[in-house]
Amino acid sequence: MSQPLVGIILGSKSDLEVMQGAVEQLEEFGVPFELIIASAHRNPARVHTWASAAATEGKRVLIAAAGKAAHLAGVVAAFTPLPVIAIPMKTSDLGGLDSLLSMVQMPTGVPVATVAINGARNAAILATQILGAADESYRRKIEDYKAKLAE
Ligand code: RP5
Repeated sequence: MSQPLVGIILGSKSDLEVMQGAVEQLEEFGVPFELIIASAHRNPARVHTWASAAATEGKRVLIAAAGKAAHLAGVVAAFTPLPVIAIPMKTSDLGGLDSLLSMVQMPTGVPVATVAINGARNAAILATQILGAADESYRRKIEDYKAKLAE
């Protein structure tokens, strides 16, 4: 497998099913990625290590998916200069509004790009678009994808 360009981090194993959409989409685009499970609350040291090393390891974009008081994307963004895409997970008590507000309301200086609740595929598409800004082969994949959408 080639060097991962996208790093995906999930707050819990329970996020895996929804995140399968992102995995499939990146595979369809041929984007090499890495996926780890580490919670900002349960494994903060692992999150720190992973996020701090991501840029020097060659990753170009990070995707963080978490639910409830979802600090994961913001914490990852605190430790990396890379763009971070946040996916708020739907939750049983508040329907994902809790996750959404935790992610989208980042204070000035530490932005994350938040997609829809459970927006796993959109996160993968946005990550590929970010890669495509500097890499023509990924840009072409997005152009082809959009052309198919329009059919
Ligand atoms: C977050 O809390 C996870 O990202 C998940 O979406 C939610 C529930 O996690 P589990 O209690 O199912 O592990 O940390």
